[in-house]
Amino acid sequence: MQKIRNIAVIAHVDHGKTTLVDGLLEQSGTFGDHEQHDERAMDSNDIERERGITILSKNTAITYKDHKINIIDTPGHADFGGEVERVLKMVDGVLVLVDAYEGVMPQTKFVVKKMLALGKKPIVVINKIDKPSAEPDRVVDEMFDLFADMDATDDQQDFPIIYAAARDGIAKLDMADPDGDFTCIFEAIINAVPVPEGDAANPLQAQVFTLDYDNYVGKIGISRIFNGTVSKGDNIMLAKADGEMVKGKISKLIGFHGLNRMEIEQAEAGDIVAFAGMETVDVGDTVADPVNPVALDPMHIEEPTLTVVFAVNDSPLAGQEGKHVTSNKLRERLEFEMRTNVAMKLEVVGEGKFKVSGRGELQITVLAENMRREDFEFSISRPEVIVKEIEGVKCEPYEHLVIDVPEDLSGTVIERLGKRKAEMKSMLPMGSGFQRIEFEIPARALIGFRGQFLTDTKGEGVMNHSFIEFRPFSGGVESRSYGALVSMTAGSTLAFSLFSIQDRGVLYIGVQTEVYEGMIVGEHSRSNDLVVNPIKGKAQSNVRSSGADEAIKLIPYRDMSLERALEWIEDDELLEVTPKSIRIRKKFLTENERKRHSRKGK
Ligand SMILES: Nc1nc2c(ncn2[C@@H]2O[C@H](COP(=O)(O)OP(=O)(O)OP(=O)(O)O)[C@@H](O)[C@H]2O)c(=O)[nH]1
Ligand SMILES: [Mg+2]
Repeated sequence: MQKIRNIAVIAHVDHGKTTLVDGLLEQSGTFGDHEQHDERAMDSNDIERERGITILSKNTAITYKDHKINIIDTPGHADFGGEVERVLKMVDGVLVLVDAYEGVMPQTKFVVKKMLALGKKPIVVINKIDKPSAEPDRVVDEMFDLFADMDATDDQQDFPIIYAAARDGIAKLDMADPDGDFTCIFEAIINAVPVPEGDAANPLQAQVFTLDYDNYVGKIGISRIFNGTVSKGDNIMLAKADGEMVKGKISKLIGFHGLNRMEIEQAEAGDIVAFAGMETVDVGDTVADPVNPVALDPMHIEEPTLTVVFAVNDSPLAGQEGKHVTSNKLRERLEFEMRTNVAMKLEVVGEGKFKVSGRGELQITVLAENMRREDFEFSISRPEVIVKEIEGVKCEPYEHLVIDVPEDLSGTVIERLGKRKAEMKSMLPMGSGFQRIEFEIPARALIGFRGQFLTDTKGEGVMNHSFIEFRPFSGGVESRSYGALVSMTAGSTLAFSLFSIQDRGVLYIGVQTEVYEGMIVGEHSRSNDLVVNPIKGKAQSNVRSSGADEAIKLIPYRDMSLERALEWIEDDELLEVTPKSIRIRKKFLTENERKRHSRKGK
């Protein structure tokens, strides 16, 4: 039997997980001599590469000495935190990374809590010790405190510590030691991570933790084999979460090595492999022995906390920039997403309207961004948190928020958060004039807060948050304090009119941009909406003043990214998303309609 170790790499966003996995691939000699690979090789999809973050957890395998080490790289961003718990069930040990300066952050707490609860064995890696601001000793203390707070067992508290600069391929067991390579990490994995339980001679039991889709072979279930042996062509029984048993056959068995996947003939207990051939496979299903099928414990899937409505684009400019614009196309695409993305849910809520639920704005933005690249056009509504009843009490999601702000600005931020029902939990000086302040806050109050926070801290503040739990509903919270600048007419914008409008707030569009009545062209500096005419030219006079229009000085407009715009809009507004543009609009395009509906609302 092969010697196997299974580990997951977990941490707060950006603490260096994917970079560390690069190093493990590299230093184990898994990358062939001539194999070309990019930095952060595991972040393989376009949006991951552009944004420099991991969105989907991915697995790989390396060989060290005579061991096969299966490694699952997980996303650190809170919106994708739902992945982590599933992944943790598939491994026997974890590398918990923590930035040697930033220390314990919200998602560090989130993942450590899950890991401890599942009884996993941790190895703590204090990463980025090369940073001039690094304070590894402080961070080690923070980790001990965190483990103690979260009721780690004695065995879990007794974790090995490795100090690393993952980017430079450096690691060591003591800060006083000279820099070494990753040997100490490999050795820690071999020695501290438990050997997988289970027996290759038992009836087959494998659990699917991730789905993938391939145009040729269809749905692929990436699974950990807990018992038994499986070969290509085997008949199996798929034990579904609801107890149903579906007969199936393994048409392909896929193994992992480095960045490659290859067809294999056989795999056995302890390993992580992928199966093709079962169209009905879902996350959490057990691939079991056909004669004696025994399902494994079902998998807890994190429930969504946020919803938005995707709808057919009905703006006056609809259908001009995208190829896929119909309700059917939109529905097909969203349904396709749900096939592999278990963290999201879909519900049809009306003609051409689809409610998509997920864990956060970034998760929804990533889906929307992928769709624009595939030539879709659609609208999205303001994100709403999911409110649910727990034992007769109306509850909403709460988040743990940590901000780092310059000391002199902390007052402003605290006041702002107070109005948003945030409860301050602690405040600590961080050195270099910064303060770290922790809050618990309704998720609802965080929608739209980031933009305000960046303005208040002049772009210097850093904020991080992650889901805690559902708690009783906190009542009304303050939302956007500024109104919108709304176009009263359709046409192409002119510098002359934008010049006068820019005094009234911040513009979101530039000259020669197509607008329509009801489209939002900027943010008003006051709380009410203001209807403006952005296409008015200079009145014609008999005297020709050539070039006068070009001489007008416009302040550069604020380019609204999908995320920023999504955070900004209110209930009566929509985002119009096309492959080329992101437009912000009023739901009701004419002023009359808006007045009529706001009266109805009251
Ligand atoms: N100074 C320094 N920077 C590092 C080190 N390791 C990683 N980084 C940088 O930190 C950033 C984030 O690294 P990633 O490996 O993408 O972090 P991650 O934990 O995988 O991030 P997510 O997957 O998005 O949660 C990158 O810019 C890395 O180059 C290190 O040892 N020292
Ligand atoms: Mg990563």
